[in-house]
Amino acid sequence: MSGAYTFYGDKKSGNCLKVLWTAQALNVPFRWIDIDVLKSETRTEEFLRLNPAGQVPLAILPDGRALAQSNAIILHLAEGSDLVPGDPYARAKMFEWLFWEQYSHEPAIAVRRFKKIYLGQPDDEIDPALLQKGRRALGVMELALLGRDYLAGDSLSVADISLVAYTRLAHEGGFDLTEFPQVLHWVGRVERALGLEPAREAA
Ligand SMILES: N[C@@H](CCC(=O)N[C@@H](CS)C(=O)NCC(=O)O)C(=O)O
Repeated sequence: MSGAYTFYGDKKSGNCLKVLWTAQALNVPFRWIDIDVLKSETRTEEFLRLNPAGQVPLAILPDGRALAQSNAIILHLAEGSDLVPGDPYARAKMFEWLFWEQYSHEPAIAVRRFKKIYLGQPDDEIDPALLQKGRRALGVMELALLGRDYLAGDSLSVADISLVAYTRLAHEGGFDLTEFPQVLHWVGRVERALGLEPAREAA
């Protein structure tokens, strides 16, 4: 048993970067093991023994227990910190965004990016519903961010960390963030809060 977490992840993946950024923001000691999704390293016998779902990110807790699912991992890491709002309504809003991210945002924006950038699929071979669904998701965020700096409560939370992961790379999936100015400003705000280099040139 060691005092540090072990994270298995692929830094091409926003889901994995959520975990890296949360751990860094909270100064959680960890070691990172690179897993290349494109080389099917999530499907080796050894990895499937750790996570039968065959996916990264995967966290091994300091006591040896495993935890999968990016949003579960970041919530676990952030428990008791300022990244989880204390106010019950703000905390529930944080969960609202985390569930929404996995059902309505990531499956369109991350998946379209993956198909374009990593599978090299031309636009006319990609299901047009992904573009529509992704644009709808960005529109939902645009409305929510009118007059607000962060998605849940008045300060950075894991909801922002989760949602920024693929939103900041949405242009790589063929989405034009300049159509969503509140989202664009929020991306910059969250990147600065996390100390990240901007993923795209400032608008
Ligand atoms: N809902 C999961 C999604 C995890 C996921 O889709 N991971 C991808 C990389 S982003 C993966 O491991 N793919 C490899 C595979 O399915 O073999 C999460 O949020 O952690």
